Amino acid sequence: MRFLTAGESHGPQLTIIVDDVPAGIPISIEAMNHQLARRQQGYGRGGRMTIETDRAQVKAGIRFGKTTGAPIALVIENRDYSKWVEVMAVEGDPTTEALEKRFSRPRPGHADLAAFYKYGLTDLRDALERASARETAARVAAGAIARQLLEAFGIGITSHVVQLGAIRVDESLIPTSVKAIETIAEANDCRTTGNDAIVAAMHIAVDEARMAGTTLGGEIEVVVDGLPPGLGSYAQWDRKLDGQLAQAVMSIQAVKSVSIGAGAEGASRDGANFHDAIVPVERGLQRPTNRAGGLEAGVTNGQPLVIRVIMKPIATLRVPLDSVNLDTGKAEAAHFERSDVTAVPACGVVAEAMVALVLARAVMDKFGHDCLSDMLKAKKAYEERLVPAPIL
Ligand code: EPS
Repeated sequence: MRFLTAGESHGPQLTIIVDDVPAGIPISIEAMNHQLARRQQGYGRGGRMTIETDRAQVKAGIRFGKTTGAPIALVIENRDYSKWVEVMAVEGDPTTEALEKRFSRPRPGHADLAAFYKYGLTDLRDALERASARETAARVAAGAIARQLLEAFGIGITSHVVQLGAIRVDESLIPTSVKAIETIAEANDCRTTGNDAIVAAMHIAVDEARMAGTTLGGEIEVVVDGLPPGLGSYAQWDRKLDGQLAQAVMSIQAVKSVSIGAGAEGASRDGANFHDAIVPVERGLQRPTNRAGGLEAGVTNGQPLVIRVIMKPIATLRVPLDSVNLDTGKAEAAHFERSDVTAVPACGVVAEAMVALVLARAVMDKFGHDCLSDMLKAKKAYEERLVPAPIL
C-alpha cells in the first residue's frame, strides 16, 4: 500500500491516490471523516480550522462499501479556496491581490529558504502553499483506508500528547492499552493522558505563547496493539520495520525526532535494564517489560508498538525572527501570516495515519496483497504455527 498527495493549502482541494489496496476491505466513509475531524481538533489551532470541515469524497476504487483492488482516489475540498481564487490562479499574470500575497522574507525553520535555493522560487508563497501542514489532512484520509484494513486484523492504533511546551505528563501514570489511552486522550482538547491540572497548565502555556507571539512544540506517543509477531524483517536494511516507521513519521511536517520504545533512554540505561526478559508460559512467551516498544531487529515481537514523536514549534511566528529580504539582500524580519500556536494534538492523529500505512504494508507483505479473505486465512494458518510458541 502506498499513497501520493497533491494540493496546495489554499488551492481548490487535496487529491490523494492510495495504490496497492487489497480487495474486500469494508470501508466506512464516516470512519474516514471521523479521523479527519479528530485531526482538526486541538487547543492552539488558528482561525483556519473554523473555516474547514474536512470531508473525504471517494472518486474511485470503492464500490458498495468495499475496496475493489483498484487504486482509491480521494478528494478533500479546501473551503478557504473561495477567498484565494485569484491568488491561486492556474493561468494568467498575478493580479494586484496575488502580488499583495507574494512574500520574499523566509521564515526560519520553514520551507521558504529551501524553496529559494532548490527551486529558484522568488515568490515564497509557492513553498508555503505546498509545505503547509494542510497536506496532513490528505495523509489522514489515506491512513483511514489502512486503519480499516488493520481493524480486520484486530489491530488498534491511538496516540496521546505526553508533553506540550514545558508541560509534561507523569510517565508513571500513562496507561499501556490502546483503549485506556483513547478513553482519556479523546476526552480533552489537548489529546493528552494528563489529568485536569495538566490540561489546564497546557492551556495556559498555549495562551501565554499566543500572547508572546511565539509557538509551542511537544511530544506525542503512538501506541498500537493487536499486532502479530513477525511483521517486518531483519534480513535487509530497507525491510526493517523500525526504519520504515521512522521514515514515515519523520516525514510529517515539523517532526524532528522519532524513537521506538525506551529508545531515547538507550544511552543511559545498562543492558540488563534496557532489554525485556523472555518468560515461557503455558501457551506462549511473555515479556514482563516493553522497553523495545514492540520491535526487535526491525520485526514485531507481539508486544504493543510504542513510538515517541517530537514536533518542533511551528515556524510561523507572530513576532518573527530575523531574516533577509531576498529581493534586496537586506536584513528584515521574517514573513508572518495567520497560523496555529501549536498543532501537537493534531500531529498525533497524523502520526497514527502514517504508522497505519506502514503497518498495513507490513501486514500485506506477510499475509498477501490481493484479497482480504485470503489474507485472514493466511493469518490463521500463521497463528496455528505459533501456538504454542516454538519452545523445544
Ligand atoms: C499552516 C498554516 C495554517 C494552519 C494550516 C497549516 O493555515 P492558514 O495559513 O490557512 O491559516 O491552519 O493547517 C491547516 C490548514 C490544516 O488543515 O491543518 C502552515 O503554514 O503549515
